[in-house]
Amino acid sequence: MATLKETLLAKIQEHRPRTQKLVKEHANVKIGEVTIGQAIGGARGVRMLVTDISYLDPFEGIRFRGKTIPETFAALPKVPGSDYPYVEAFWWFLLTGEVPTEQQTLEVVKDFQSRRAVPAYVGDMLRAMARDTHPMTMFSAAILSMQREALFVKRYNEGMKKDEHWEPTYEDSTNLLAKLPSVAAMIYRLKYKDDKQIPADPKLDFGGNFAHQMGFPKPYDDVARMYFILHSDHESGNVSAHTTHLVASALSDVYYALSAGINGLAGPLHGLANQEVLRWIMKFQEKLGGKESTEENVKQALWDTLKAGQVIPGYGHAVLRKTDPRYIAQMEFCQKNLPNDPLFKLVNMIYKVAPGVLTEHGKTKNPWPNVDAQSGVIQWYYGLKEWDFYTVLFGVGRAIGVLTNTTWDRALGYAIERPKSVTTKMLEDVASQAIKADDLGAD
Ligand code: AMX
Repeated sequence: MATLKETLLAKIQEHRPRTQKLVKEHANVKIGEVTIGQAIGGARGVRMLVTDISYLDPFEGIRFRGKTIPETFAALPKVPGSDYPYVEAFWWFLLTGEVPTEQQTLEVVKDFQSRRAVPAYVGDMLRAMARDTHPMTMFSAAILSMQREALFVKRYNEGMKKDEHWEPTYEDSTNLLAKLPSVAAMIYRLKYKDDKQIPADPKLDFGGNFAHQMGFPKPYDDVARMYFILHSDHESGNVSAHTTHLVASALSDVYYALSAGINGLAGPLHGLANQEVLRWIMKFQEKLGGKESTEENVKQALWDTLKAGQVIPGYGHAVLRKTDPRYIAQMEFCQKNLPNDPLFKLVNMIYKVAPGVLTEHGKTKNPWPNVDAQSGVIQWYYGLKEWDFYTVLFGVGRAIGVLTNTTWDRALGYAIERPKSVTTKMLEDVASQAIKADDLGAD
């Protein structure tokens, strides 16, 4: 039976000629053009990244390796007695595009268990940080502090050949990913539970051990599995994925690259929106002062936020133009597991009202909820009420996607990223037709 690494190598060898042929024979074929609006407006819609790990359709939402979210959940081997698959099976699936057998999955579970131990210096460093440091800062610093473990650096310094770059990247990625749930749980218990740490359970899988080290009983293990898989990958252009890819393109190892990606995830327009949603809801309830929430007062609160010049957290998206299927997957989880939870009911009420308010407001291109509008409610219900921590959960999940991408970037020899910039004067000259875009000169 082939191991994950052997299966991955076979896939890489099968794929390489496709990329090489495109570069050699079709490098000048155009796949789009760039407007002034896109150059100033965050490169929205510019086709300039390649990934086969996931694809985001504006109306259908994400597909992982060609599978929708429900198809992914249905296809992968599940932890006995659980509703959701092993994260380890999903790691195999994202890396290779193939659904692993039960036995192959259990081998990855064992492999992850053997790589799970977090070096003691990570705890020392975290304890030396100010206790009110944001958990995302701690998470990013913890990842960066382990950079000394990078095998890629060692092999690079020994003169490794370019077509071998994927191999230590795969090893580094697995080593790092296997540690992340324990690192996250360590930060949580350090900050919010008087540093009363719970040792890892060597028998448990990725999601199960995370729940155990956090100190939350079943079904939180399934919440963790669902959450990590849902947040793993969303194409390559989002801030956390693109940052990781960009930093790694300089052949910085995955510790440097993921730490940088996590810093991008910490922004309120990206991953931090999940904590902002809870903060918004709590402020709203405080204002109500015990009165019942109604569609009318929710509507009023949404308008108050917009009139104050703020965004409605958890709504809108740079690519999506309908309700995020990651939102729907979590909504279905809530309908099954916490249908009468007052916070869930309130989130549903916001879902009923907010798209209309945002449409009337007339700015956003997408008035529908994204992944972050629903996720905090589930965490709150199961006792994780420190919403500052929510983006760390997103970060553990996002690592699965970006580390897969980085391994494949190395396998296919993607180049160091270096788009061209122009000056404002150049744009003005092209706009006034004083010069043609073609006259802007060579890259
Ligand atoms: N509330 C109020 N205004 C919004 C809005 C929202 N939820 N979403 C977009 N807008 C506004 C934008 O701020 C922008 O206003 P401007 O012209 O004054 O600058 C205008 O609508 C057009 O924006 P857009 O093209 O629809 O979106 P975008 O691609 O520029 O930005 C996003 C996308 C996600 C940053 C934006 O929708 C937003 O700020 N949403 C709230 C924060 C959030 O939920 N982020 C999480 C996204 C998912 C994730 O990465 N985790």
